Amino acid sequence: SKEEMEQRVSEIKHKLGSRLLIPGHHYQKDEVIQFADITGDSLQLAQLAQQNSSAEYIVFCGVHFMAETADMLTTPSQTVVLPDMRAGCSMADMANMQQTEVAWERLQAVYGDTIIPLTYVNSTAEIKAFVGRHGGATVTSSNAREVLKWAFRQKERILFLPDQHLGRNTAYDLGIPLEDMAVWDPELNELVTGREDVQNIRVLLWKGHCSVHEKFTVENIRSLRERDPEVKIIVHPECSREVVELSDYAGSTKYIIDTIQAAEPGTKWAVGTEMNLVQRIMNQHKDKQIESLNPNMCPCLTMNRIDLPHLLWSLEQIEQGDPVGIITVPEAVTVDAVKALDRMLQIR
Ligand code: CIZ
Ligand code: SF4
Repeated sequence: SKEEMEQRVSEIKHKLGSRLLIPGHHYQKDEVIQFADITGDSLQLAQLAQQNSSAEYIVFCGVHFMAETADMLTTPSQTVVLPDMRAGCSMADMANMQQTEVAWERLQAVYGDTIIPLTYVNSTAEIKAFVGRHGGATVTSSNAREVLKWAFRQKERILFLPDQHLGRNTAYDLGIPLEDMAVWDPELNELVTGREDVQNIRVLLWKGHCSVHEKFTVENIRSLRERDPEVKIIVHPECSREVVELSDYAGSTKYIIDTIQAAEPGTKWAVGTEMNLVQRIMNQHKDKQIESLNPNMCPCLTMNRIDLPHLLWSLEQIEQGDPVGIITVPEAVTVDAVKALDRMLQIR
């Protein structure tokens, strides 16, 4: 039963003590989050794991690329485990190395040495390593503006992987017109643009997106505004340009949490982000009227693969001295990927 499973998780946590660390991403289910020692966004969690040198086992409740980042930032004596190896991220999967190498070669042919690659942290370790090798940096939704500004001080143009929306929304905020951006389609291996003078394009957006945040639509906003013009709409910048434009606020997970925290009691909010987080915000702010921007709620199916049974199973394997689902990024990849992460962390 659920109670028995919870009992067992508590026992194992108690038994392993400080040898065990459970990071829980904001998008995880409550049944998992209740056991998290630390909660946060993907980068915060990896950094907190890095600071916790006593943890031999890091049972990462999140998705694969986050566990990879945790492995890259922790020491070799620390073992990072993902409770379900099927917990991937459809956005990270939209950019692989082979496609990226082809894109880079073709873009170099057109633009020469004028491009710097950036990648959202929601990408594989290999893509981060590619970016690190070519002088670029990672970005998060909290620091995207600063990192793009830094990138434009290095080169004339940016290749932004793998989320076109975060790239477009951030570049637009910095004053770059939409006409000066184009999408790189990795299926067609070509730049999607109506313009002839491609030399004026400054932002090359990888054609990737988040399958959760794409579910918040202009239609959702129109019907909400019609129903209740007083509701404030707040969305994550992984949503499309049109949705961000029609919303009242857009920002990272931390920004969404802090904004609603600071809002007056009685205010009404529609939130455009992952379902477990929206549900948690609703439960924590009963004095405010909070709903999902998409009435169907939008879960991240891969995040949800980590559930109580998987967490327990993973902990039992560790208890028996036989951990499974170990995430190990090869050393050569780690070295270059960490360059991209470090460059980002130095930009302030
Ligand atoms: O959409 C996601 O997966 C986010 C916001 C991840 C993270 O915490 O960076
Ligand atoms: Fe990936 Fe989107 Fe899920 Fe985040 S919410 S893990 S970007 S699919």
